[in-house]
Amino acid sequence: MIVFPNEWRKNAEKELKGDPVALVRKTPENIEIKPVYTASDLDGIPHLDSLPGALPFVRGPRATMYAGRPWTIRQYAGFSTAEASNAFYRAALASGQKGLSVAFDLATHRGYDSDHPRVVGDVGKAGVAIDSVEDMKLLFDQIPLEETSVSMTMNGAVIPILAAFIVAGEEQGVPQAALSGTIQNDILKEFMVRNTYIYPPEPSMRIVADIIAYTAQHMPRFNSISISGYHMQEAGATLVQELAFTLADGREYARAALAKGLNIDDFAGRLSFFFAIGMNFFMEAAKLRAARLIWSRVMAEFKPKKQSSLMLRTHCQTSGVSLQEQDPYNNIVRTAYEALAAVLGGTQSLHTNSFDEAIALPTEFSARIARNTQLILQHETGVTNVVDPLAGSYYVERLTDDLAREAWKLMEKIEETGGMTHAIATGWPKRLIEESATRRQAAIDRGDQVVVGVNRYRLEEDQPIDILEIDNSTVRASQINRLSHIKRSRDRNRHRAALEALADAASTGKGNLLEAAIEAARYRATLGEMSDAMRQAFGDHNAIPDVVSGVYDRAYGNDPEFTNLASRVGEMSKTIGGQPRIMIAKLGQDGHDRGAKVIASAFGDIGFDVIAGPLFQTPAEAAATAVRSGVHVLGVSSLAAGHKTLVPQVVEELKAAGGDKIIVVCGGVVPRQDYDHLFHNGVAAVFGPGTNVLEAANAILDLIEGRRRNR
Ligand code: MLC
Ligand code: 5AD
Repeated sequence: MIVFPNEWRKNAEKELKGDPVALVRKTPENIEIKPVYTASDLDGIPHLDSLPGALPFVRGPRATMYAGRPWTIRQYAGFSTAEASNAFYRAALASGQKGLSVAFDLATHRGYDSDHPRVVGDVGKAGVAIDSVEDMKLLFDQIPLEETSVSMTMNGAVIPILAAFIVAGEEQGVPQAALSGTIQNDILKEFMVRNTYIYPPEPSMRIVADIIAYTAQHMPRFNSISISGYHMQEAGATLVQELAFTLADGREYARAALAKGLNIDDFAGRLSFFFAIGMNFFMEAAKLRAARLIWSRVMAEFKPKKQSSLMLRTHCQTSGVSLQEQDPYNNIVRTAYEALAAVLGGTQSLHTNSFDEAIALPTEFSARIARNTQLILQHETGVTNVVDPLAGSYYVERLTDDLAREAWKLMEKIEETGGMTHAIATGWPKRLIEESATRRQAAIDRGDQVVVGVNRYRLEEDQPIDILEIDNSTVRASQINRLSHIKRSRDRNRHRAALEALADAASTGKGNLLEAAIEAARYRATLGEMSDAMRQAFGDHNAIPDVVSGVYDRAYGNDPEFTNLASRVGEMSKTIGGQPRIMIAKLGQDGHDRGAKVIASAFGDIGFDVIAGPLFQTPAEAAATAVRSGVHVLGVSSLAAGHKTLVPQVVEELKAAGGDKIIVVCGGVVPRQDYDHLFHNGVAAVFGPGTNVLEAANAILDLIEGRRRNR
């Protein structure tokens, strides 16, 4: 029941010539947003009198917050070689950036050295290629690791990467105890959304716990984990889902560490978090406040003695999916608003995305604007002067409490399932996220959710912008060169013994994996070798692709555009003797599958027969499945810049496998500059970011009809 103050209601009715209840909006989180909040909305909110730096930390983990020390400007970056990324980091630090954050390429994420045949299209593309300690040393050349905190986004190959980092520090003269930074080390969300896992869940959880145990003992300045909701929101999660699943993951990691015999106060203070900040301004700020509130409650279950064990500290990144290919300078504005929301929410560290985000990795120019967005916030706006300036706002306090309540409800459901590992095994959190993603896509396609420059106020003609282009074959050649040099020059016996010890630690369950890997890294075992040593004992994780159905249909179904399209598909099914069949493929190590999942789900609802290919396919594997399944169309979804290498290969493989009649289309993060290359190589259509799903479906039906006519 929505109750408005009488006097306000009267005035509102006059202005509206109607009932102001019409102005109440329901968010995807199922929270009702009223047009006005008053003092009575604060009734019953328990945290209102709390102070910054004190329990339950709603108002921030520090008493003085940014007035004492501003948040860390920590831009996520990495591309091509260690040398190139090192030069970029040094320039960024000289221009006002405070902390480093390494983006690795997908080959590295998935535990492959650069010379592995499965990663030809991925090396150096979406981040920097790191194969060994030698690369790691180049990456931090002339960057003093005792002064600079370094975040490394690594989850799959987390053991070899952290080991290489520690040894690089050692050889720079910095003992492990002096290293500061964060390792992402958050595998649970990989099984839900980000997909750079290697091993099955159980051994993966051992890896997480081994790292928490090792860093608690030897690296007091290092954050052992960055429990991440970011990728959930990117994959389509609502803010309540993001909160609940992330904090439930955190609870699960704490339990795993306790099960190893650790004391809660020895590690809890070094658990850290990572959230996305999207365009829902006040809700995002409230989300961070709610996250701290809930976490203090979760941690209290473990009865810590230190107050810092109850404190949530977080990094934030502005939202990648909120950015658009169309009219891309708008993205600067979006990012600035999102950054402000993160700061009003009290983040400890922040990455602001570059405006070319929806198209490619940042250029020097776009990266400078992204960094300056934070510098301007810190130095020109005065937002750092006062701690938690939104405190006491009727609306924001209400939202904080509502979000915390809704998230807690979902967390209780997770507990009933037996905790997050069990919940993930049943697949329901992932399914909830995919349903939200599909609903959101339908809302954008219908125009219910406005995206400026995309579904409203679209430019007649958009000028392509300059983008960063990475020549992946050069990077690969130089990595292969360095690998062979390392393999020739290392001490063979010690190298073999150290790798065997790592394999033993994996197979027997005894000892600490990170400790064993550090020794292997010292003797120049490569990332691929260490990953394989553990793989022998742990095996691989293979996810079975599944696709939600009925969600797009339900959100869109009564729209004439949708019904026309569905009947067009129905008609075609009669003439071609069966539903039009499309396979959606992901090639190489690119695990970003939100787009692929949404397309598969929507096309299924429209009436296509959809085959969702598994992740991590080589072009030959994808082509074989397409031919075997007798598809009319193969749609490749590419989000990690591998398309120029991998898509022409898939076309060739189709020909070789007798599938030359199959129409190949490509979707995802594909810059305009690459379209001609793809067309010349046999691609029939490209669907960039911001494509309306129904328009894409119509275009694909045109292609199928065209091909039949030409026969
Ligand atoms: C802070 N400090 C203060 C203070 N504020 N001291 C006095 N007064 C104040 N007001 C102290 C802190 O105690 C700390 O010291 C030091 O200053 C640094 O502050 P911090 O708040 O801990 O900041 P920081 O070092 O930046 O750490 C932030 C963090 C950490 C805890 C969130 O985990 C982090 O940096 N995370 C970054 C994660 C990241 O970049 N991820 C990228 C993901 S990209 P002390 O001694 O107590 O430590 C991605 C995309 C993809 O994932 O590829 O998919
Ligand atoms: N450099 C900079 N930013 C990157 N992102 C991903 N890879 C890189 C990189 N190599 C950012 C994008 C994306 C998010 C996951 O991280 O913003 O949305």
